[in-house]
Amino acid sequence: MPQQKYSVWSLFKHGLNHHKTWEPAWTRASLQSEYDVVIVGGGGHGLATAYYLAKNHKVGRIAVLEKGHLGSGNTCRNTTIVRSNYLWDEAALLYEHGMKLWEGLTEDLNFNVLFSQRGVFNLGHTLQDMRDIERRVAANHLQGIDAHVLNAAEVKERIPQLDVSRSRRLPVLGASWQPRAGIAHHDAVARGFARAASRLGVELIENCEVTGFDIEGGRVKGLQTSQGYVKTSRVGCVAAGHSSVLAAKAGVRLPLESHPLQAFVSESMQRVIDTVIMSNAVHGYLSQSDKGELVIGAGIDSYLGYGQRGSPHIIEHTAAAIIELFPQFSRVRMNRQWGGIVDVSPDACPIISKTPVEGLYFNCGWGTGGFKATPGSGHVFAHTIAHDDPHPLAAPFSLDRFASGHLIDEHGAAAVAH
Ligand code: FAD
Ligand code: PYC
Repeated sequence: MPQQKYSVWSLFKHGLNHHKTWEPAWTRASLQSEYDVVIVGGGGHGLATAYYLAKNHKVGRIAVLEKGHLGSGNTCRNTTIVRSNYLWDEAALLYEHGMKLWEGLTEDLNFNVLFSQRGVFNLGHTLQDMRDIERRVAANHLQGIDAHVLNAAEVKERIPQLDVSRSRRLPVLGASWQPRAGIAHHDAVARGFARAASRLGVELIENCEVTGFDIEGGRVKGLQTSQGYVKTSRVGCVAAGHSSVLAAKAGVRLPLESHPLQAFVSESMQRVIDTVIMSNAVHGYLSQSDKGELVIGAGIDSYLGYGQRGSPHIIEHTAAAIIELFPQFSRVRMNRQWGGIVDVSPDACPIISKTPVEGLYFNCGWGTGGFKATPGSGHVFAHTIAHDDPHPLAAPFSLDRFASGHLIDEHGAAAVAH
């Protein structure tokens, strides 16, 4: 596509005509009767999958079917932390693959995803936390992933606002620190992938819910949707929060539990925090957005549910956790709260897999931590669909592991209380 150049005058003119002549970022397609590949779910992972399918694999016509609007699920509800400091080789390699793609994503998509490598601290509050941190950092070094163990004084030097006094209920003993980690802008990620995929010919169809699968002789033949029937022989499902509901329509049972996960933002204020701080033990984490809001997240709501709200006691508990770390924030007012639905697997790792139904693939179970994987997940899932064979980095994350017992337990590195 030729790059459009806007002069100050043309920006002024466009402003006055109420955006009427602005070129839409992506084409809103209408459902056709047949596609070579259909991606179900227009969140970041679904859009990234479609983008990499179109960019790297010649698979013919591709459509993304989204029941609401693009990015309206967890993609635009999350707190945008990106890091790759996982414990086990399989997971660390997968998330680090994503991290490398993040590092070139703005250029690749020609869309600023506001990726900011401001570092992430995972605090340790007990001797066992610190032993786990040392083990994880050592494992990260073996994979060439940047990671450091810091003691309390070193943490305080980098985050002066943090209360590290020993008199706290859960004193900070130290932290792991990944300097290349950080945050990105969730809306920009969804829009950037949508625009880039659309420009490669992917058809993006909103308000189109997949309601059933047409399966004959163990093979996918098509999909029933709220906008009619679609013929296709390959379907990639990326429907975080609703994956098990969708899989059940194809007769596939996924080992997932769906929980609400909540987040909050405060009123805007001057920059006081220039990094990301997470604490699994006190059940809270925070960063500061470019608008100056504190972006605060909680541990998961312990009950199962599909309400994108969450329960009030979690709000109180998380506020207490943040004040434990930063007593001065007790005076900050909260502006908004919301929830998303996360689908958690037994080992807190994703499922990127073929299924017993030929031509049907699932990418799900990212639980509380899939935003960071958006480009990496799309990249390896596109390969898996295109080759009908798992990408080498995705192979350990197949459904079979729940039968074979080859689990990859990342509950600790998930860093959000489960
Ligand atoms: P989604 O964006 O949820 O996309 C799935 C899409 O599928 C939805 O748009 C949905 O409408 C659609 N869909 C569902 N069923 C159907 C159907 N039948 N037909 C058509 N479409 C359908 N991860 C991190 O790495 N870092 C974080 O800081 C972080 N913070 C989080 C904070 C909160 C509050 C929450 C809720 C999650 C957080 N996560 C975080 C997790 C992260 O948001 C998710 O793992 C990730 O966004 C999943 O992306 P996705 O594209 O798979 O899902
Ligand atoms: O996986 O880093 C993470 C995360 C942070 C907040 C929610 N998930």
